[in-house]
Amino acid sequence: MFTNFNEAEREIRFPDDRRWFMGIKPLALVIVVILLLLTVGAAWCQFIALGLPMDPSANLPTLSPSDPKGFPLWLSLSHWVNFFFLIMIIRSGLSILADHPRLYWNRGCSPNSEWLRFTPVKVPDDRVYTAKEDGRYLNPIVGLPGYRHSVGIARAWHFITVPFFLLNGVVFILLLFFTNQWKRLVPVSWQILPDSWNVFVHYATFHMPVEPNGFYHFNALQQISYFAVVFLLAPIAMISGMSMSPAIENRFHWLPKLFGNRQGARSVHFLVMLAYLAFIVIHVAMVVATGLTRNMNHITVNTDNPVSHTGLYIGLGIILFTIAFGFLAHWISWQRPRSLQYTEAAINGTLWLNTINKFKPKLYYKEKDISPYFWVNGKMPVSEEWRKLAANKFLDFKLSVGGRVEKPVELSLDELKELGLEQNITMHHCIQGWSGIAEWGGLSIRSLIELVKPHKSVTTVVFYSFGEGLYGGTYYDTHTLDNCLKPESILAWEMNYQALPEKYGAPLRVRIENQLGYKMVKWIRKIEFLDTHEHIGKGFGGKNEDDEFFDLLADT
Ligand SMILES: Nc1nc2c(c(=O)[nH]1)N[C@H]1C(S)=C(S)[C@@H](COP(=O)(O)O)O[C@H]1N2
Ligand SMILES: [Mo]
Repeated sequence: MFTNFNEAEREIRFPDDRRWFMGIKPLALVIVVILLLLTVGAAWCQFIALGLPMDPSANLPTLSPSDPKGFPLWLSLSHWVNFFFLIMIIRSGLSILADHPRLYWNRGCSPNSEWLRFTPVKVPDDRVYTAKEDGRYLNPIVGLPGYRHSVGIARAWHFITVPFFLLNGVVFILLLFFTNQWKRLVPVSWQILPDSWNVFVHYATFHMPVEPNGFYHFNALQQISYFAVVFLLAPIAMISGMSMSPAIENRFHWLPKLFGNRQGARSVHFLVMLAYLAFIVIHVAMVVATGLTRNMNHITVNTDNPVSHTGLYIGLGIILFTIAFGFLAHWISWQRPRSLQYTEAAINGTLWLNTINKFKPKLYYKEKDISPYFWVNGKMPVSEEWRKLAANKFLDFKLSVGGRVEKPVELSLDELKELGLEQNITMHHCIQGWSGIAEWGGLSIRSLIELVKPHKSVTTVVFYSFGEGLYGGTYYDTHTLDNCLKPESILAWEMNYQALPEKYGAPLRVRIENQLGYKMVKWIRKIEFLDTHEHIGKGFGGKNEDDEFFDLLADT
């Protein structure tokens, strides 16, 4: 529905193999079981041995005049705005996850080292198997926008909605503390811990505790859960999310380190999503179980009316609106993806350019950090020209460098090697979610720039590949002249101190750190200096920007 895939796109987006699978490492499963035993199991032991504990809600203190009563309009608004954006964020997040359906704690992402995977496919070791192939199909009812390899559009949704979600959260927290509503959420005594446990023992052993009227009081467990969702889950989601950005990795290395590394951050980001989901399910179930009509009046119309259906209808209306918006979002995703790409660039590109981009990137990794495995991506070149060159070990290869320069050149690999060698050990960040650390050796692009002398008006450097894009047509990408001049920017013919292997981009590939993987053009044929990228390809600065709606500014 609403999609208009052509034959080539259908094959990628809507593949024959749409199986879903969940594989979890035994150790992870053991941890889950231990957590269950420590909570539900312990509650049952206590119940059987000692009986039900005292219910802390049985004798709640009387309300003082300074205690909050009911829910002001700003609170119900932010509650529902939060709901709307959370749904959008979770759905787009799932679509992003499906493009590399494996979760790790190690930064090298070796196959079989994932603690959780959502694919039945075992990574074959007898042929080139790319990360693109590894992406899974996701039903568009679940994911936004769903289908397969829709990470560009999914990221646009994710990054367009996240700022609004955070803004809503900040306004909510500010108003919480400017009014007396904070008293509902913020515990002021450690007594909340034993009290919550006692309430939990009730639920876990299927005994409903005394239900305080939520208009005036929450029970201890309810209070601590709401507190944790606002003051723990949201910040962890934000910090773990930011930790996945190459721009952050290169400048604030300590941030991903909080989670071990970038993949730890990705795993935690996923676990936070699970926690949100669990919260939503339990929260909604409790709202229904403890008097749906009355509870809905509380949170939507700020009355404690047990019979009027107004609140219920408004709540249902908001849920229907969210579902309807899901359909609209699906339509926008496939009919107006360009508008999403632009909106995302306008919001986050601007934000990023004015903040993080001002800091200098740094190199952090040492030889011992080099990943034992490095995922492969992209379509191997099939052209006769490249195959002939490869057969003769690229001895006949000539890199052509031209465009708006004073001195266009054609250089063989040996001639390039005479110009210098720059070696860096860096982390590669693929937009799909995997990462890997490798050593890259080659010519600093700055030296090449000094050699060919681009005209003053040049702002863009285009790297053309021998290879093709996913749907055919020359693979290319562009970099700003500014980024090419950075010290870590090189044209690499060496990977991990060996000649660059064919599958990793021989004869030459570009390395411009603090950018995402798709900007690292492999199998380079030609370099061109231009005043603008607007007249190359479809004009968006790269094959993936053109065809996959990838970020217009790639260092997020
Ligand atoms: N020519 C060409 N270069 C390409 C690609 C491609 O499809 N074609 N894919 C890019 C992507 S998405 C990534 S993540 C990296 C992968 O590099 P690797 O295979 O060395 O891991 O190459 C980039 N360079
Ligand atoms: Mo990638």
